[in-house]
Amino acid sequence: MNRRKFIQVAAVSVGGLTLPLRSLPAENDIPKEILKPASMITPNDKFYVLQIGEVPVLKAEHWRMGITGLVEKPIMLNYEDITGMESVTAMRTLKCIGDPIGEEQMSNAMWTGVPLRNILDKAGVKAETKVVVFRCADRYHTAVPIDRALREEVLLAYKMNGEPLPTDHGFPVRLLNPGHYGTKNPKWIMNIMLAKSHVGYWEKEGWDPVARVKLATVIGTPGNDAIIQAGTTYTISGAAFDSGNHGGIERVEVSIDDGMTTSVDDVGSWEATEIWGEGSPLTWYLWKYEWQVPDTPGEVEISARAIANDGLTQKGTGFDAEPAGAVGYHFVRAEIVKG
Ligand SMILES: Nc1nc2c(c(=O)[nH]1)N[C@H]1C(S)=C(S)[C@@H](COP(=O)(O)O)O[C@H]1N2
Ligand SMILES: [Mo]
Repeated sequence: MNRRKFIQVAAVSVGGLTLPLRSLPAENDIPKEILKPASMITPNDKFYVLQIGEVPVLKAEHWRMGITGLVEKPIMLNYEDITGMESVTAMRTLKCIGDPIGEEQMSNAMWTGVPLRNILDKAGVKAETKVVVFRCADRYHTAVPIDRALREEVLLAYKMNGEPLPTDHGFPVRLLNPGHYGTKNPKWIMNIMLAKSHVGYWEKEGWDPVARVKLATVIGTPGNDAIIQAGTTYTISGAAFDSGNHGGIERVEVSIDDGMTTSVDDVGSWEATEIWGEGSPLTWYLWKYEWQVPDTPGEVEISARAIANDGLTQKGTGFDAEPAGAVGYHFVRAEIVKG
């Protein structure tokens, strides 16, 4: 471990707001290049964790999952029934609907599971079915429209990065429902019920029942209030994600405009970044940009936006996460200092 020195930095004034005094690492302790996210795959112990309450600890040997409701014949499956079926291994990114832009409730893993439709086929889906309802061990429940649920890429996953699904991430099985925020990716599934309608846990609280992932870009480095050496080359990095809803990410651009123009769409100068990591439209795209830091000290505002394969350009407005997922540019403020 490096010995870290800290210096006190005087209050910074940003757009009329005075930010409080804070401790910042001394200049020469700041690595010049840190990619964030640093790798395509998020290790299991670094993957974000989110749920409504206590994490239920389930035992595979006691676990049973019923498929009930509008089925030809209700069935009960155990852990071996699932793991014995033909499986698919695929990389998928998960993102929380409540993720304020720039927070880190987004991670990517390699998952193994069984296409949900192969499991539903075992019970037989009745024609009048409109939704698939998932009931979970922590009393969370949510529904997915039947046409979305029957897509081939929807998986009941039981492995994460080659390991049995960790308890935090839904052991023994969780849904991976690409195109949709975390709310539609239930963990610790106990029962799957085919029904005509259902109001899920979060929808009762006013969250969007459709929960399609919106095109968004986060800046991982620099972090807000970073101190950057004047006249150096600094690597700005981050991730963009649309969960396949716009065909994946075509390119990512950054703008360093000293806070003057980035809040206005299509004004300011946008620089192309390099995509250095990608899996499929269903995963995040990792990008970086070698920035020639100006020689003049001062404050800068850095923002990033993505352009999707279907031509959609991310818009700068709409910062609120609620109730249907955040859009808008993530921007960070950094301070250029003379070394
Ligand atoms: N059973 C259950 N599943 C759940 C939730 C929950 O509270 N309970 N939260 C959802 C939300 S809001 C998110 S963002 C993802 C997070 O998945 P992770 O903890 O594996 O990252 O789980 C989803 N699945
Ligand atoms: Mo979430």
